[in-house]
Amino acid sequence: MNILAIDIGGTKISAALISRDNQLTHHTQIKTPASASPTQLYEALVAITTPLKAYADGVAVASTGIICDGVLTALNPNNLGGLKNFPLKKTLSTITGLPCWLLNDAQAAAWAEYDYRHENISDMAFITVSTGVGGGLIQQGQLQLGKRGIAGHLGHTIADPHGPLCGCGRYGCVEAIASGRAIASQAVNELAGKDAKAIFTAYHQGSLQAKTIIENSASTIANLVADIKAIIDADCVVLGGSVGLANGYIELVQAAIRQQPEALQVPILAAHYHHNAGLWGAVLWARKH
Ligand code: ADP
Ligand code: BMX
Ligand code: ZN
Repeated sequence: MNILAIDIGGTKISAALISRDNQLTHHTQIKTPASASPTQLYEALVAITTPLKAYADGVAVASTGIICDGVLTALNPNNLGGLKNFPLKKTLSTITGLPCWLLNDAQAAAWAEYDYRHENISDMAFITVSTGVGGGLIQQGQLQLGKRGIAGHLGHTIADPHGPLCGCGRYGCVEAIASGRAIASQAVNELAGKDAKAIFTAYHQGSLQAKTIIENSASTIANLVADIKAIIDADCVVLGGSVGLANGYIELVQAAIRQQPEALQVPILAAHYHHNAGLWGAVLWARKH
């Protein structure tokens, strides 16, 4: 089966064809509409699927947000224009005329990264540090979805109860401190208004302010990793997303976890599938089902 894979994130929507012999081709990317109203998301999905759908036998989707019974609802409405009960599966089936399989983006990436390592491990977590902070858990070789699709939403565990208000309504979520959006929101003075990518550039140029913000993000993720070890006794934790994969970031998280009690330390690895972990995970999941 040739599958049209789509990854819907808070910043970008990417798509590619993945052939039955695992060749990824025709990779394309568009910006996620600024206010992803149902109409704008519909138009973006038409734009990205139209050139590719004729070559595919099915569609596999990894999407930010809670995915339950093919319906998408944002947990953090700031990340996806407050989409609620968006019929993603039905919409894509109608646009493409093809069968569709859906997963949350980080759950999908967790599945791909587990599939790559499954001979050596049985329990792991994937964390994407991107627009938000997403997560996916594998326990005893099983991807955890939860009855309502929420399992693994690690970005909305609390890092600091006195921390900033998260778009989900809680105070001090990991996402509100460590995500790309959170990194940008903490910038002041010479860095005010810059995005996380620009703040990383400033960090590599020696900006002390950028260093403080990025180290705070990395140590927040390291605390989350130690919490995951305590909860599921993970064999490893895999990092992805454009912040997670940014030059120097994983080393900061690894340095911070070495400050934790030994029993709560765990190997922290960069995603084997890099930025395409969501695309691959969606396809591998679709083939399995
Ligand atoms: P999505 O959330 O749509 O899946 P990404 O994984 O690309 O997309 O995450 C977007 C976030 O990553 C933004 O906050 C952006 O500023 C940041 N970002 C993008 N490229 C880089 C980079 N090279 N280094 C650090 N941060 C980056
Ligand atoms: C948010 C949440 C998660 C998602 C994570 C990473 C929404 C719209 N999304 O915590 O479902 O997995 O962001 O998403 O509530 P990304 O856009 O950063 O890749
Ligand atoms: Zn939250």
